[in-house]
Amino acid sequence: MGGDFPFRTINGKTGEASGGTMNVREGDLVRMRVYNASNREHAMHMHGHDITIVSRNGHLIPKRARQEITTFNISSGDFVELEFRARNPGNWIFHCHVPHHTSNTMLSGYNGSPIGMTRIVHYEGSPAVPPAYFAFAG
Ligand SMILES: [Cu+2]
Repeated sequence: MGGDFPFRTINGKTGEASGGTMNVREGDLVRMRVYNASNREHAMHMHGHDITIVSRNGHLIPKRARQEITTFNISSGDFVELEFRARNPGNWIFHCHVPHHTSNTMLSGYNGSPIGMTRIVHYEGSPAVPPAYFAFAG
């Protein structure tokens, strides 16, 4: 990795240890606060939903300048607030799109699932995410 630290986390933990799922109900307006406390830029990506950045580093983005996106870069030390409307029931991954930040030491979870910088948006009433999803598979 050219000297890059080979192990990345969300809230200091990986996979299931990161707090499991972020639970939502269909129709919720979900707001997430993302702070990059690492020394590398990350490309955070949401599956199943378009997200809107509403502020960066405490500066509100005017509504007319907001866009629906699925991926955003967050630099070291940056703080981003984003929103999305929960209207696509299921289990959806929110993760860094830099492969070795998500795979951590080039290992992956069950069936190739990412276990590093990963959280799952879980809708109430959707099947639970199997614990094996986050287990190291080598
Ligand atoms: Cu990353």
